[in-house]
Amino acid sequence: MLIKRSPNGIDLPFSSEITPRAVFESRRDFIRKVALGSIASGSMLEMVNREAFAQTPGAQKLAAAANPAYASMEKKTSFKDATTYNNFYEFGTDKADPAMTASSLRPRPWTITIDGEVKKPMTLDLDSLMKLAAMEERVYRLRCVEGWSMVIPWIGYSLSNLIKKVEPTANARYIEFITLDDKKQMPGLRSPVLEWPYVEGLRLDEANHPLALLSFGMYGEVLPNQNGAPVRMVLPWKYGFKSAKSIVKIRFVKDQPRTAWNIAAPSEYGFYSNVNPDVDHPRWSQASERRIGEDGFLARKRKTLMFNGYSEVASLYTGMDLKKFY
Ligand SMILES: Nc1nc2c(c(=O)[nH]1)N[C@H]1C(S)=C(S)[C@@H](COP(=O)(O)O)O[C@H]1N2
Ligand SMILES: [Mo]
Repeated sequence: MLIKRSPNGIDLPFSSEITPRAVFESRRDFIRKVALGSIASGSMLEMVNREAFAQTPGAQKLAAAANPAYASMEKKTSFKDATTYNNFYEFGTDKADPAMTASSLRPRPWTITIDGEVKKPMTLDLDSLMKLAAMEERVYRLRCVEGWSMVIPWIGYSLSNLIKKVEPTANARYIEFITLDDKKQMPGLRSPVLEWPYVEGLRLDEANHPLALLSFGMYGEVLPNQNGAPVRMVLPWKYGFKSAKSIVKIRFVKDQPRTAWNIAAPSEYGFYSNVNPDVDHPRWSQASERRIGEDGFLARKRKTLMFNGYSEVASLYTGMDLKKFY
């Protein structure tokens, strides 16, 4: 595979010519031929696996220095669990669906538009966006509102780097994140389970907090499609659904934006959605969580911490009643 080294040390295999769909199809074709015996060899299956790994978009390396401020002592979730137990409703509502169906997503070429209340609106291709700031690896806990959590080494940079570049106007008080909306690439869009495209939002000061990560990779590789390739947010102090995947548009706005889950169930999912063990979901307690990979009969439930343990964000919410602004 052709590898090009970019100035900031990111290895960029040129996958734009090889769409994941084409790769998937040629691989499937190859596997079928092996199964039919038209290609015969004892070690053939092993070869298929290695070839599959080498050509999967998720197998493209992405170099980044580990940021010691976010090097967790906790055991990391396995790559396998993090890539086969996903919420990405554009690819189905079952946890196993995205890993099986997201091969139809084409993460390159990709452009992202940043507009609205900014002095310098821009449309960037993925490479330009990736070069905007130095990539870091940060180990973050992510907790889903459903009551499970993972510990994942994400790669990216603080969203604040991008915010600075576009120069928000005095009217910009919120940021809206908009996911790709393409039925050809996303089979789940045919189901009305959410209003499409998936939208999320943050207050500008939340978005500027250094913890708010614009992420391009995980586990030393570019993001697998099912984890939101090629670019997503990771907000470790908020429930997982705030971390929008496969973003095509970032819009700066004056008024609090609508959000996909709030539209779907306003009494269950508010705008802020901070991890908060003291505010129950109307249908279940949020006081504890299950760490993925620790299932089984002896697995203990962990206590959920306020802001998922990221207490440095607390000052963003002083004076706010977090039961009211859930
Ligand atoms: N576009 C989009 N982004 C999304 C979702 C989604 O369905 N669509 N699901 C969210 C939810 S509920 C969670 S818990 C996280 C899961 O991220 P992961 O699969 O990488 O662990 O993605 C969030 N981002
Ligand atoms: Mo979630």
